[in-house]
Amino acid sequence: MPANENYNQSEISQLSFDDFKHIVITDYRVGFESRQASILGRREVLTGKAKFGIFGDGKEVAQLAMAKTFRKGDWRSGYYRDQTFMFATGMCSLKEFFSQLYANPSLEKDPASAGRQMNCHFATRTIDENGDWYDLTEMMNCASDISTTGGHMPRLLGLAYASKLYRENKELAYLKNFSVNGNEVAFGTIGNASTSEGLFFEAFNAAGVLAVPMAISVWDDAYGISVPAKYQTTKEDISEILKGFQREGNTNGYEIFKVRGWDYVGLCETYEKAIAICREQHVPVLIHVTEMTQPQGHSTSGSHERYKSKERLAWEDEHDCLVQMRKWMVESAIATAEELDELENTAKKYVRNCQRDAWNDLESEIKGELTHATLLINNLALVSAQSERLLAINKTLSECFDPARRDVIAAIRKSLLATANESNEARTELLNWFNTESAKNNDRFNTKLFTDTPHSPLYVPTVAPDYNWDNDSMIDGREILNACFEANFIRDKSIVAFGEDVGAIGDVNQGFAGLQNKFGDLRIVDTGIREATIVGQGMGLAMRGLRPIAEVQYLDYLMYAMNVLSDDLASLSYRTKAGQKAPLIIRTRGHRLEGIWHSGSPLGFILNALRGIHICVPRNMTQAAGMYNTLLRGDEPALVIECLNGYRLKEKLPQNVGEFTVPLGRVEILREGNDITIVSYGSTLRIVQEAAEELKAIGINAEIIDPQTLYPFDLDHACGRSLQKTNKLLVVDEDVPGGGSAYILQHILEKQNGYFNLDSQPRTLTAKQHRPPYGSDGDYYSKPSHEDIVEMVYNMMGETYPDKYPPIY
Ligand SMILES: Cc1ncc(C[n+]2csc(CCOP(=O)(O)OP(=O)(O)O)c2C)c(N)n1
Ligand SMILES: [Mg+2]
Repeated sequence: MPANENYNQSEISQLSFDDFKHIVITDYRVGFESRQASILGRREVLTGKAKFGIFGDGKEVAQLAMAKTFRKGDWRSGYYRDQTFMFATGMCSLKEFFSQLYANPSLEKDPASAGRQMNCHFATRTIDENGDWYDLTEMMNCASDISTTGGHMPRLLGLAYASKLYRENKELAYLKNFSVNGNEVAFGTIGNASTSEGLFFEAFNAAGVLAVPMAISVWDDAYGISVPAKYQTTKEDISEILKGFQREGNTNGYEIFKVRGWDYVGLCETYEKAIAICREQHVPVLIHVTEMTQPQGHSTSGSHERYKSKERLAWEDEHDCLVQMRKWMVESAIATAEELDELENTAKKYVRNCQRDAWNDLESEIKGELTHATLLINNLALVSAQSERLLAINKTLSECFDPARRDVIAAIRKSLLATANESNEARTELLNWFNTESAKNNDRFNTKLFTDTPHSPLYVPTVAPDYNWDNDSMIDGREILNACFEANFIRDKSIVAFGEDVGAIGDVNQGFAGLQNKFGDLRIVDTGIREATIVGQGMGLAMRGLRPIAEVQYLDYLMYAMNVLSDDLASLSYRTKAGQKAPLIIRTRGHRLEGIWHSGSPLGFILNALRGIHICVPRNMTQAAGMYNTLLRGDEPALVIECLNGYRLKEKLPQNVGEFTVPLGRVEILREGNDITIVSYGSTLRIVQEAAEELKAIGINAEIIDPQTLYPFDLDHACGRSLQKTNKLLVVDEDVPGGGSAYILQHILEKQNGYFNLDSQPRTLTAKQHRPPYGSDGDYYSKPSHEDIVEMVYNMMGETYPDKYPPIY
């Protein structure tokens, strides 16, 4: 309560106690409502109204305490137990909680995920429908949850690191929507068992190194589903074993706290103290909350009576945090038992109403659609030769218990199939309605893999490289990149770059050489060897308005960041229905080196796992620079794989090296020809180009197409068009058989109808199944070589002209 001069001392203390009582009672009410939501939620799953439920019962009181310290501008990056925190901060309402449980695909009803995520996967919206940022300093912010336990820790690091940059880099003051002097704390929550994950330790260490305002709460209920702490954590105590991270004297490090999950007063004091240090001093804190319980067990998928002893269950009943809080409130004369009974009754009714409202919202919509569908099918039955079948379909539909949209749509599709050879007004009406509903359902379930707003890199205007100047000397490819990065760093102060060896030496191939000296280590900096959290660091920064380029030193190491890229970054737009964005650029290099862990080109793996991230495969550094120029002007995430063997090849510097753009999804035809279409990308293109010259000498004219980006792939269908002329298709790539090449074939043959123009079997020329051994001979026998390409094309031509191209062997 603010001090008020009009009160005398006794009035102040009286009012203070009332105020205090009011706060505690409100907290208890929020906690109790949350518990009711868990109980009702579980029941809704068990009675079949919802598919799956996981709830925050037993974790309420600590979250009430945490919520008191959470301010506008702050961020949460947590896991599925945090409903109480979400209710207490107002970031989620009870009705929204139930709407998500029922998978209501309306954004208005479930603003976190539009019914796309399981329950208790929370998010606030950070961008509007045009992709423009809200003022995040005026909101409480919750990064969209993911189900993989520990998977949110790398992004948490980035959210915290943003505060550091906003506080320390005064040049960022113009970015008013994201920070007030870096005062924002990134709150992380994680279960005790999930601290066993590598990502937890990686993020934990990195936050200590970076000294960022990251507050990690560990909700310790001594179990991870059925597995007790003795299998999870050394000494069964995470804060005990992390003691070495405690800051001492002038060292960096953490402040570590331990507090019991049912001790309301202890929790409030601990959070107040911990978060003040974190916020003011940018010191990361760990709050280990012990003695938590799980009154309803882990989730709706099983019962904890199976694996917890009677003693443990009895202990949990007694140490239930709400039971303990209630007891303390009565003992401290904060409320009487009768008052609390009444509060609980009211809360039960309120939660029940919220649940019913949420169910009715969805049910009434679907029932309306069902009624309309039934009417249209009935109308069709009146005039159709298939009336019996249609009436049977309608009967099944009307007998559906708790019908879903799929029941309605399935009935329509069956009816349309049954009457495929009929043509009448009733069928047309049904078909039209089906098309309208299909468009709505497409929007509900299949959109926003990318945020796809006017800021998308797909709409960045194409600007050609300008070579019209005196400087026509040929320079190293790495120097082209260097000039591009420098121009962009000057143009946009929100761009930062980091990674292993990126700062002091300007990356192992010197694309960033000299830039730390020019722009300082808040803009361009080294990191530890920690690919997953390099990507997470970038993701968190990008979610808070900065433009990071996170470098993964070699493509082969991308594997170490794959869970963050795939689970978190790639799915962010889809799982929030474009409510959050993270325009992160991941820079890496690959292809055509030698050795099992330095030669990789696992594009099939990457393409399949990373839908939701643009995949750029430039064949030289000018092309790469143009892609960076495009991506840094757009707002969607992208991976750029540079050619490891291209940094010292000579290229001509465009005058507009920081401005020209390479469009995403547009091919470049490198060589025109009529006999065969060869599609390849990256380093392999140089070999293909050389092979094409040898083929020309024997009368074969190959057309070579560089798609430039694999996602999106050839939006204009240029490859398919080329086949109209050549009728033959060869895809060359360095991935395993059926990897990246299968992806390319699917696009050309299926999406572009390429099969229609082929007069011989489409072929792929790929690397072998195994990884390439070290050494040039190993490379020759593992990856597509010049001779492989020449012979493959020669043989394909031989299929059509056997006399002209007889078998070589
Ligand atoms: C990466 C990953 N591995 C396994 C799982 C399956 N899983 C879901 S919750 C869970 C237990 C987590 O326990 P803990 O971290 O202690 O959190 P609690 O549920 O006890 O609050 C497991 C193994 C998962 N979701 N993600
Ligand atoms: Mg646990």
